[in-house]
Amino acid sequence: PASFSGTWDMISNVNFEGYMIALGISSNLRKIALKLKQRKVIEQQGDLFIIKTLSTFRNYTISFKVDCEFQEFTKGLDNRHVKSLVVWQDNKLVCEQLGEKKNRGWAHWIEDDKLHLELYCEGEVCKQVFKKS
Ligand code: RET
Repeated sequence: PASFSGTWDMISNVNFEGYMIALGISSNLRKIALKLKQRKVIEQQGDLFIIKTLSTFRNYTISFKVDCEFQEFTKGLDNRHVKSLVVWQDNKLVCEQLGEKKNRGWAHWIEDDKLHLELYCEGEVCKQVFKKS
């Protein structure tokens, strides 16, 4: 399978607004966040990942091992504590984020040299695509 490692720049971001509303993010923060060109910097070593979401306004970093549950605090996003678990589903990296919000999680995969990310929360789906920088 393709490696996720590298620097990836956002080229599309569909329904980020709906996802942020589902998370209960304030309209002030949503307005700022919507304008950001996000960048993902990913370091993958086998099943160990560090995924950095970078922007001029705010950064967010998670690190995890596939199949190992971890506590995640979504600092600077909706500031919630969730219990997260990332697993491989075929060539997709799929995360479930258990907590106050139902059906919360994300899926990452690589297709045609692009990094795809779907973000889920309470029935809202945000679709983001990144190209290698
Ligand atoms: C930003 C800017 C501040 C407001 C919000 C943000 C959202 C970040 C998100 C990151 C998701 C990261 C994932 C990493 C794992 O692969 C851009 C930090 C709301 C939603 C899913």
